[in-house]
Amino acid sequence: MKTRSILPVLLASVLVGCSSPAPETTYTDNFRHSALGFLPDAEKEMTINLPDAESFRVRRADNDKVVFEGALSEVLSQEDVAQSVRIADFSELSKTGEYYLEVPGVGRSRNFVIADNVYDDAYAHAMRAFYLWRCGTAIDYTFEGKRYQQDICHQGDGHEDYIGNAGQSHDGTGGWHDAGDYGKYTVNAGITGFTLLWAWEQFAPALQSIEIGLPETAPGYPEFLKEIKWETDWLLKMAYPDGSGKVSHKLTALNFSGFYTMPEEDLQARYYTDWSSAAVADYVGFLAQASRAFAPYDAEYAKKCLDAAKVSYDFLKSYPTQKFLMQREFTTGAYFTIDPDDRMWAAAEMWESTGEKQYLEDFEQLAEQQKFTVDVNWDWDNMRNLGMFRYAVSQREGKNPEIDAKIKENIIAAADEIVATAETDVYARPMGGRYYWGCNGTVGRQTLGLQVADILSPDAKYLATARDAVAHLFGRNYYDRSFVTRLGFNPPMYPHDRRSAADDVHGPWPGYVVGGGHTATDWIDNQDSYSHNEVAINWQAGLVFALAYCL
Ligand code: 9MR
Ligand code: 9MR
Ligand code: ZN
Repeated sequence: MKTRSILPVLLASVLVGCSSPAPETTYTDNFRHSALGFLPDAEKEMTINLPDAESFRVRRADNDKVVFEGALSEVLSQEDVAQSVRIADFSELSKTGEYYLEVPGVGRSRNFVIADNVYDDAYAHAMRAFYLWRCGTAIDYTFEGKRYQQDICHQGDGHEDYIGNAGQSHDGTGGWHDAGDYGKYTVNAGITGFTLLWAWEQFAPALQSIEIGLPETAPGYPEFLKEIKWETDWLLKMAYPDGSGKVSHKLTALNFSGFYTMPEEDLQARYYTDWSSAAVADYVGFLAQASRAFAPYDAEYAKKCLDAAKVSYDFLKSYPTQKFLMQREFTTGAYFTIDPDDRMWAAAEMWESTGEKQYLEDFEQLAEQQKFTVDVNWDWDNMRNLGMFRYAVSQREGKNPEIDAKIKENIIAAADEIVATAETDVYARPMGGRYYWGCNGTVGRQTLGLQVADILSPDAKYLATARDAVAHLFGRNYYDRSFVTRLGFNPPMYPHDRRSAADDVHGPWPGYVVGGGHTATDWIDNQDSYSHNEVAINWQAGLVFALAYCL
């Protein structure tokens, strides 16, 4: 049987081969991973006679000594990728060192490392990517000899014309640019903040032990929270200046700037848009959650966040119907979304932050309307899981035990489905055959659902599947390529990212996960294809969380 194959997926060690000019560093773990990144003589287009390749070896990189030999799995076929794949499982090899894998008659992989700290660097880069996204400040960062720079940008943020005050403006500087564009969107800030802060809540000691290398913008705060505060400082400015509690849905120019534009060259007028009920709810959720994280370091600022959240929560209660953004003349991102799930999340965070019964009652009522559903697959337009997760892990008293049990059961069932999906996919992709705009972000984000299940019903399979998700993003996939810029084997070179396109550095800004394919095989590393190859804060937060869980 002649089968076109990409080289065997390995169920054991390798994750990422790093980019030049660094030595061939490879992130790996001792768990269950792929060793892709075969050298050019074994490109994925090559046709190999699979039945002839029955075994594999792992050799030490320094002296070529064979340290492990094993049999390849049987041939596994998968329709969506139209491939047959064999798996080389060397999970048993756990000795620290640098290795490569060899399949007789096929070729050898790049070198990879087995060590305890293989995720550390990737985590730091993924988190630093938020810093590099900062709006309203100059950036100067050197990565592997390349200098990434921007000047202070968007100092005119923003005008109030669309919130009823023609000709007026107020300070809306700061925050992160949303993606490959320079807009700032409240709804997307919400899910991003939640995901990052959940990582902090769960893994603060591990995160604190890894330096990101940020400037001093929030004295007394741990680095991770300095970065979050950069965003909440901006988010607070999205509230209407009239004190009503309304929150602008976004702050952007009327149209996206030209593609070859550095942030500081984007001089279009930018406006606060009118409010939406989802944006108000997401503002509440993020600020209420952040207030708890900030409290030990800065009680005054924590109170400011919670007070702002309360004002907007009260406003939401007074406005129980859906209010959508009106795009009017704007053609920038819409982030249109219905609000019951956002309101539910806001109630959960308010309850957790205050312990007040009204919020608990609101949550339980809204959760019931959602039928206590927990989703395996979720993105910025579905905040249901955020509320369910918060409630499930809360130590506060007063929960309805039946609701609590139901939600926990659904969380575990959803996580088990993710595990099962990864197990049946030849690349152990935890989303199996689901593909859409930004799905790589979901591959990362899903690990949060696994981690919550791991709290409720501890089982090594959840972390193992999270490692599968990370492995997938760093190269164990159909393309045999990393999806994270400047990291891993053969990473994307042409993300839809204005900075990367407009600066004169060869190689994109580092550490960013790109959106991914809309089918199993249609991803392209092309900067024009924003639907396949953009970068975005909500996707990036999923990657940060996944790596934090794996640390
Ligand atoms: O760069 C924009 C990207 O951030 C959005 O996701 C995408 C879809 O809304 O739009 C991109 O901007 C394009 C615009 O919609 C049409 N003209 C070309 C722009 C890309 O340069
Ligand atoms: O991530 C968003 C994706 O789910 C939508 O399908 C897409 C089209 O509405 O928009 C994506 O969000 C983009 C936003 O509108 C503008 N900034 C870039 C975002 C990522 O492409
Ligand atoms: Zn900016």
